[in-house]
Amino acid sequence: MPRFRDLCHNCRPSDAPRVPERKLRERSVDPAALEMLEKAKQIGVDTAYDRVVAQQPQCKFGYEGICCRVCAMGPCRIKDGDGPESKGICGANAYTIVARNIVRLIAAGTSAHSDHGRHIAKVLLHSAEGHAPDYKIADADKLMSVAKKVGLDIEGKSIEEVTKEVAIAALTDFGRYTDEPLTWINTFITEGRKAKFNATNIMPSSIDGSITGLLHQTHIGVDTDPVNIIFGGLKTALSDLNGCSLSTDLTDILFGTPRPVVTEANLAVLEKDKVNIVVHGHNPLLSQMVVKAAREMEAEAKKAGATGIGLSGICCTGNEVLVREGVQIASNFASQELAIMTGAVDVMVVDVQCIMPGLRAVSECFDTKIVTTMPISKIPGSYHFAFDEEHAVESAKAIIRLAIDTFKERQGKQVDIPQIKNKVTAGFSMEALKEIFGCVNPEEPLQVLADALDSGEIKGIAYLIGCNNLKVMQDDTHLKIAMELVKNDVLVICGGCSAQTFAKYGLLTSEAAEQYAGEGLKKFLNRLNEAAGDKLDEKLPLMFHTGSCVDYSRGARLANELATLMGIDMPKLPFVVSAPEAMSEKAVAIGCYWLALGIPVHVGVLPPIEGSDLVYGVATQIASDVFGGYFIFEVDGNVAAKKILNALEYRTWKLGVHKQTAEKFETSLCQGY
Ligand code: XCC
Ligand code: SF4
Repeated sequence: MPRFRDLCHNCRPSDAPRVPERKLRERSVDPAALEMLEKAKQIGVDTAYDRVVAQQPQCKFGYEGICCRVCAMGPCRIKDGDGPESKGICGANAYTIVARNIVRLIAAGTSAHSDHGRHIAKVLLHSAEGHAPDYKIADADKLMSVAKKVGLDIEGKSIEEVTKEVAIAALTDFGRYTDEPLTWINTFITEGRKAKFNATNIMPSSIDGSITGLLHQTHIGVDTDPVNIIFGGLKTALSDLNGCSLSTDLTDILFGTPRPVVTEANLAVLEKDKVNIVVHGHNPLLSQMVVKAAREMEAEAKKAGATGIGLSGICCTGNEVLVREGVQIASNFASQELAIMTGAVDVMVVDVQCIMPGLRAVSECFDTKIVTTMPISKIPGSYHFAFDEEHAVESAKAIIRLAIDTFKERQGKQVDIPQIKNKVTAGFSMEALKEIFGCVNPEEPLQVLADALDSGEIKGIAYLIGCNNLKVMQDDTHLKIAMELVKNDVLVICGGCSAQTFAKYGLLTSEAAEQYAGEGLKKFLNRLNEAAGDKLDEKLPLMFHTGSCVDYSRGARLANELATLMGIDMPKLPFVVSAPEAMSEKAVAIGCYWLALGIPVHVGVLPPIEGSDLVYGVATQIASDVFGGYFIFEVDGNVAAKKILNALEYRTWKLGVHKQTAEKFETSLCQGY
């Protein structure tokens, strides 16, 4: 079996258009979004769907990553040829410029994720010190297990003491000045990965330090070597994974570790007669309080004439409160403005990341109030309720009162809610999955997965993640890839806006499992369903929703623990990541940490990398020789699904060969890729 079934061996994407139907404004397959787009057209409101058309055609230099703005002699644009036009003013080559631009995206993405993690760690610390009274430890078991994992001595210590030590251990990972490895990733990556990261000198010891180092490395006149720059980028990407892992752990400790919950998704979760509050962004510190306060304030809402308070979410704050509290999903990234177009949203509470500045203009046409909550994320003309950890519930209550008042103003005005929503089962943390697998094998829960992979019952594991990107049709590629994978017996786990896509279309249900899973996958899920019996309120869904984008650390933990159990390193594991509509800087950091972990990563939208064949080749081929992971860039959903299936098949085939060889010649299992 050839290493890549791409017979031209150049790992280039198919020639499917990069921006299909450039002039098409209706860039979605979500019927609820399309209905709202029609309304927007009728009343003359512009949204991202209009702006993406207006931006076409986009700048080719920027698209390929060969526009440099690192210093004020630029912008320098690299042109074909051998003359002075082929370099920047300082003499930088295309490969240096492309590499620098890409890793600067990693630095920004890592900053976003990690800052979020730092905020959670600080609130955890302050809660233990008594300065954040509304925050309590929701999962003491997880607190203790995290404390043990990161090497703390918990003997005879109180919950407060352990909480404080865990928070300090997390905060230490941001600014360590010695060379020890970052604590969090070091607790769960395979021994093989540790050796690899040490050998390639990319094991970070400080999150902030790696970001600073990378920005320095890419300053004008520092690093010119594209490979060295990429290694710096990978080091920072591992810091991203660390920031995300500690964030997931500490958020579980504060608000509870997700277990399966049942709820609904898409715009019909908004109800005309309710006070509708949408939480949006990423950081759940305040939105968790909104959920809590909303439950206490139902009576107030009813007094104002509403039937109650309707809470729903968009993007990853939505995912955070979905997997822990069963809060409904209104929509995902691309259609955030369209939720407001219903006229039914009273308040949209936003925190950080993925909040479109365009929300404000749309909200002006309706009664919707946009409420910003974080000091670094304000929108001119909207309401700002500063997040205050000492009075968090109070702030949340003030926001809900604003929503109730807005509800009163909105009475008698037109509301158009597309009557589309679907049932969702979500909340599959690592702990929840282990409990379910543990019903079959209590001693070694993950053995269930290893056996299913071994017997060929499931053909691999795919992690479908990432954003919406309006260059392509919203949700389309997510759906095409997922449907093809489950049909071919691949176990799909998911998160982020990708999981919200599946939620909207009713794919996170057991009914979908019955309808769309291949025979092997169905058998696997049914065995779990039978073993778990009444421990599950609902039968298992077609795909497992793990949470927000920070929570991709759950998938990383799962993959590493599974590989360790199977006695292999990550590059042998039949596991693939796919981000069909990757959009944010965080997505670049995420893709790169999975690559370093040894996993093939499909991306359905081309990053700015094609301006250098060298960098492109490193990302799609050479990386595989060094780390085992590599990028698959493919825009066409059907072709992408084939490439993903091939990558999985190659891994299961090779693992089988190596295993048989080991048995036959009584040697240890070959660890070569
Ligand atoms: Fe943002 Fe996380 Fe991307 Fe969605 S998926 S568009 S990063 S909200 Ni994480
Ligand atoms: Fe141009 Fe070099 Fe400055 Fe980049 S760093 S803008 S290539 S002169």
